[in-house]
Amino acid sequence: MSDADAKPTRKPEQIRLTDHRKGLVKLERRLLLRSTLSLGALSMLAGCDLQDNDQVDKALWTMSRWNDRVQALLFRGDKLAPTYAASQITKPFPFNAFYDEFDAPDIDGAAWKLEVSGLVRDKQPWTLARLRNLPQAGQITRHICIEGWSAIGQWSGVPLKSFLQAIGADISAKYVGFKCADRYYSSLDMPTALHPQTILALDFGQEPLPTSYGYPLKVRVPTKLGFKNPKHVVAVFVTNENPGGYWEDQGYNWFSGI
Ligand SMILES: Nc1nc2c(c(=O)[nH]1)N[C@H]1C(S)=C(S)[C@@H](COP(=O)(O)O)O[C@H]1N2
Ligand SMILES: [Mo]
Repeated sequence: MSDADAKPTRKPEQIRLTDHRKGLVKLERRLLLRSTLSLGALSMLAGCDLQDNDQVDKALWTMSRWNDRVQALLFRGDKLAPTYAASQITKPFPFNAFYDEFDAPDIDGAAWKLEVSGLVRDKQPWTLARLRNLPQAGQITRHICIEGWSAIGQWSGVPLKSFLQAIGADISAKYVGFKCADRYYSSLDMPTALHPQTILALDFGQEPLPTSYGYPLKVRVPTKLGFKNPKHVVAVFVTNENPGGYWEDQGYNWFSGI
């Protein structure tokens, strides 16, 4: 997957640049080449307007160190995200969303259905019971948020690959998109969708996902940054048009992972 497939990010000209322009452009190229973050993400993460030179310097250094650390945490050489022991699970696990925790959608699992559309043979919606009847897989992996924190958690559920097979998805298509109950949305390239560690997580810590962490279904993708792990998913679709995502469409690099 190349950056040509990524959604266009904020153009550098739109950000007020002083004499740091060259450095920033070089850094952005480096970040993009390594398939991680864009300049837009950097400016958002740094929380500065990229005009104050001292602030920019600080942001660049923090960012490039953070970037190296994230690469090291995500990448093990064989394209599998590192796994951990149960004793290493972070407690309490942090909550994050574009709203406060008490605003997380309260979903009735009995009424919930997972809609299926796009390039698939069987568009019948799925109930929780039907999803639980498919073979389940678990993992203890690290969730890395672009805001600069990470935490180890335990998730289990249906490997997305088995689900795509069950619905007769065209796996030669380019993307799998997800829509959530809270206006959030995201998407994955097909190789990541078929990755053995990408799961439709129903459980967190061996219990049904709590409301905060995405009840009743969250896509757990340990090879990607946290924002590419949509919670409260209500629809899955297969497509050749890049569906983008909530943060992706605001300048965060679409690929954001390995
Ligand atoms: N539906 C939905 N999914 C979401 C988000 C969101 O705001 N809404 N935020 C994302 C971000 S940025 C992060 S870091 C993780 C946080 O997941 P957690 O609350 O389980 O830690 O959820 C991701 N998935
Ligand atoms: Mo995040």
